[in-house]
Amino acid sequence: MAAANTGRVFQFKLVLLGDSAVGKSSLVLRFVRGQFFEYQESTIGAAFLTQTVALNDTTVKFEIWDTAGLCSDRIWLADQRNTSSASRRQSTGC
Ligand SMILES: Nc1nc2c(ncn2[C@@H]2O[C@H](COP(=O)(O)OP(=O)(O)OP(=O)(O)O)[C@@H](O)[C@H]2O)c(=O)[nH]1
Ligand SMILES: [Mg+2]
Repeated sequence: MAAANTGRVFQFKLVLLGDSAVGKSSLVLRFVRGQFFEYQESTIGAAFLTQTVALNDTTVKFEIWDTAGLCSDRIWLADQRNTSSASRRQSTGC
């Protein structure tokens, strides 16, 4: 989608969380690239995508983190933030 930068600009950061195979990546790919894959590979760690949408004179920029739903990958992500094992359990649910 082309974005006209004539007026206000809003920027949002989105983080998609959820169990594996619920369709997080498919939702993001449809939104960003207009694509859908019947056999979408499971996300490893996390993917980062951006999309810019023009709404009248307003530009909305999305920065999207599409995270992995598998416990092993959620733990990997938590470890990147150097969390303790207790907070890791709390933040990942694993
Ligand atoms: N029929 C149908 N299939 C879908 C839909 N959304 C996702 N799928 C399928 O469901 C499967 C899992 O989708 P993903 O988008 O990979 O799910 P995910 O939540 O990103 O999974 P992880 O990366 O493992 O966390 C894929 O085979 C998709 O093609 C939908 O709206 N309809
Ligand atoms: Mg995924």
